[in-house]
Amino acid sequence: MEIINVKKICKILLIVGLFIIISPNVFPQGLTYDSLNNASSVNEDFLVNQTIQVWFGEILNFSTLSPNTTFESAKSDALSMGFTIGNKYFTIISDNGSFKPLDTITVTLGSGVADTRGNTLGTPQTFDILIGPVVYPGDTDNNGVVDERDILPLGIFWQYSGPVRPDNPNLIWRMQPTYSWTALRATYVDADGNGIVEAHDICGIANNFDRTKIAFTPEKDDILIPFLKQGDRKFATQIYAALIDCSNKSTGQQVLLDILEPIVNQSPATMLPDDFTMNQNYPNPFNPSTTIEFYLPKESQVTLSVYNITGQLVITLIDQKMPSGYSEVVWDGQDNNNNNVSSGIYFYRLDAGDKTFTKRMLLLK
Ligand SMILES: [Ca+2]
Ligand SMILES: [Ca+2]
Repeated sequence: MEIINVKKICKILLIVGLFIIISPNVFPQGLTYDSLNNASSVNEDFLVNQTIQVWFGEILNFSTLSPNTTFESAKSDALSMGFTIGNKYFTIISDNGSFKPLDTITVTLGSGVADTRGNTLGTPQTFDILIGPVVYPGDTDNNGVVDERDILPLGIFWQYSGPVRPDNPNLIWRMQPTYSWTALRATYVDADGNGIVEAHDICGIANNFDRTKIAFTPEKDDILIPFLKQGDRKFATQIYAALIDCSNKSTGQQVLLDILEPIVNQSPATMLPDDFTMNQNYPNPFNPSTTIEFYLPKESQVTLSVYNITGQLVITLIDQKMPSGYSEVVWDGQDNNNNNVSSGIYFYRLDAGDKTFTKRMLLLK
């Protein structure tokens, strides 16, 4: 009796074993799309000269790939597919050698994409791949020419930060692929590619003065307010000092020095506003802190407070008599109870003398 049971059990085990071995073909498990470039997370966008790999869970049957896969470029780039037999991925290639800056590539993987064992994708998948911008150092407004107008974005995006340019940050005049900053326009302003907009970026303008390129994405100049009108004379002074120190003594350097010299040499009195003034905070958006600057023509009682979007008081930064002239205060993103506040829009309000000013700022964590 016992012998029969053992035989029976062996038989059952054999059948189960065989079933497990053949089951993927009888009941396909389904092929899975895995990731881009076999990474758990990738940067938000790809560089124009980067290789894009589309990874799956199994080795692909490449004959099923092209009939079932489509790419679409928002900028009409000519795209192809590349693969090597035995791999779990295929690559997306631009026929032009590099992708178009700021392109969006929509990939559709059809249900018929299969692995070498015949398992198919089952559910079709569609996703977008974003391509980053390219920077020509010094053309900070990205309009295709380097000239004195490229100084102004330095003041506007002063102290903005973003990804360091991956391809050896430098000032050489050539297409330099990079990742988009949160504020896209600030990407172009970081002329030296070190991840922050600061005075040294003037050297990119000086080095490449008068150079031209085809403008990939012409930008409007609607926000190029001369930064001196914003009371930011100190930017001009810092930029001027950095310009003198630029290692490459180019003709552009002299042109820019001539432009900035009268501004930095003006006596402070002629630069001062006539009336109470409150400037836009900088940087903005900001994380973790930002500076608010205001001007009082005479000694005044001042209240400067931050409110959230529902109008609730977050913190009072100043509530006292302040001397005439420029004053600035740094808000570190904390409320009156020293708690860090969350990302979002905040308002700062200045009551000085009989004047009230309110401006908006954005905390981005
Ligand atoms: Ca320009
Ligand atoms: Ca920089």
